[in-house]
Amino acid sequence: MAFRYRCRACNGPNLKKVIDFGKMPLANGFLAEEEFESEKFYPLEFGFCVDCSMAQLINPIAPSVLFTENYPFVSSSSGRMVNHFDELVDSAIHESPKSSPRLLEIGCNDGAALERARAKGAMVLGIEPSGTAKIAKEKGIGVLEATFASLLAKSIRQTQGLWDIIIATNTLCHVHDLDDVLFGIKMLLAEGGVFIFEDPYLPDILRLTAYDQIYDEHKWYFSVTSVNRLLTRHGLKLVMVEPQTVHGGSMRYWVINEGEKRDDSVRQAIEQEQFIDLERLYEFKRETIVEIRNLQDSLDESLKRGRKIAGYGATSKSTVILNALERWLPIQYITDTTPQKQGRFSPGVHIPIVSPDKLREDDIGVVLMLAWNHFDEIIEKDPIFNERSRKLLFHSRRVAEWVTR
Ligand code: DWN
Ligand code: ZN
Repeated sequence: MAFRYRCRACNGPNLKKVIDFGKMPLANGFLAEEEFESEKFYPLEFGFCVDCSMAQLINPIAPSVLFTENYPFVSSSSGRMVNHFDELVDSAIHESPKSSPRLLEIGCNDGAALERARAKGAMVLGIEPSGTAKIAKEKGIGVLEATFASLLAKSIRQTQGLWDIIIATNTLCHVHDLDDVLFGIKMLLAEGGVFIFEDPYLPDILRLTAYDQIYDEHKWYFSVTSVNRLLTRHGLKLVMVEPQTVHGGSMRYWVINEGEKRDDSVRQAIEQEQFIDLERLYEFKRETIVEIRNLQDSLDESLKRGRKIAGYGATSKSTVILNALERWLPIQYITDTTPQKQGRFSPGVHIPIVSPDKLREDDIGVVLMLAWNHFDEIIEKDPIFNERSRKLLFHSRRVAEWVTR
């Protein structure tokens, strides 16, 4: 008899395992050479609840293991993302009836969004458990260095009152106990207040076969259908959804405590999501296997032709891609602009992380685009991709080869 799993969103008994990635290192566990021996690996299993349509990790790791003092990802590492946050807080503040609304961000990272909100007249506060909170504080932003939970919400409510706007970008999908966090958010919303969050969108993950979005930090893979069901159970109302192009396709959700106003976007999205069922998820699994095999073949082929390979962008996603390959590949290094990552090694496969300048010194023939979600920005920003003497030839969304003209 197959083992039965319980859905961590609706508590139903019909959570089905879809992909078993085996054991994986921490996606953001970039490490020093002396840490290789003690590196830990954890099971990574991806499932889908037939009852409430929530895609999720089956055995999530505790947040204290993931979001540590040395957490290396900083939101401001992408200029496009910073502009995106600017637009988000702009529309949130614009929609607010107050000229100087109180805005709370859950998971504020280095304060990229709060900095903009403050400049637009909002009174801001951030909550962030990882070491990136220090960067936000250095910008003079008020930050509570803690993991958001209903107990914390209660104390914020007692000491600082209610909030007109609560935002969470790429945070809710990282939350361990969704019920508790939503309970806390509901408790903190002022009358007429709005909770806006955005996260990678399951239909886009399926469409792009973006299996590399599946890793320890991402515990939930939302669709409008699953989010709507979840919020309804919490007495919250999803009033509008807006598709976003960032991170390979995300969805922005506008949520209120109560009231009647609702535009047609929620109903339309739910209608368009009818295709998402267990069969489609199993198809995604098959596509993932093919995608990994094709990537392996394409890189093997380049190596046979004597071309050197480098990775571009030491993303969390890169940890999944490189550890999912069947055979270890001699990738020279991975470039990344983040100083905290440079000089360290990638989780599991231990490839050195270096500055993108290194690409200029070497005879790298093939670039494995590991930050494919920032592709347009990278191509535009890094002159190496625009050199007249070389032309980029794409084998797939992730692999580009330089051909000398
Ligand atoms: O959900 C999450 C998202 C929002 O951020 C977190 N779990 C962790 C993180 O995921 P990621 O590491 O996959 O995120 P990114 O934004 O795809 O990472 C981009 C990486 O590439 C950063 O390390 C910075 C680097 N980068 C670069 O070297 N040159 C980025 C750009 C734009 C560049 O031009
Ligand atoms: Zn469920």
